[in-house]
Amino acid sequence: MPVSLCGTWDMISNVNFEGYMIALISPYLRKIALRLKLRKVIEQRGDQYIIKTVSAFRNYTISFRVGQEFVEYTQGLDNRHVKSVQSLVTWEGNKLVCEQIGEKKNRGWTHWVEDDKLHLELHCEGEICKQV
Ligand code: YOG
Repeated sequence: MPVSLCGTWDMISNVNFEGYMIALISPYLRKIALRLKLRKVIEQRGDQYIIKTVSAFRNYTISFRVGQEFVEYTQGLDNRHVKSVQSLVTWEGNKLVCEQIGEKKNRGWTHWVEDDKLHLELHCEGEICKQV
């Protein structure tokens, strides 16, 4: 069994968030987003996961079942118009991997726990952001 990702995790590092966001949002929003200390709250109820990204500016929540496709409305993220991606989360070894199929190429993320820290790699169109 993989290590549980559940808990409340406060950001300690955020590398190339700017690069990742360039593919998604305006320079104005990027400037705001770059200053944020993000918090992840991850809960599991049965086979359902809830991942909340919490900040002083906006919050963003997704919930899903591993292995079951779902439509993700990226409200509060890249939502100048209502945008959605078809998402699928699966376990790859110890890593929880999400593929987000939509307008943007090669979009997704990977979560795992290493050294008691929650790691997140976000990728979109060739840019990779690494958050701990
Ligand atoms: O997380 O997909 O944990 O959903 C990254 C924002 C800032 C303003 C957060 C709002 C990407 C808008 C979600 C920040 C930049 C910035 C707080 C990353 C786009 C818009 C919500 C993510 C996954 C994995 C779960």
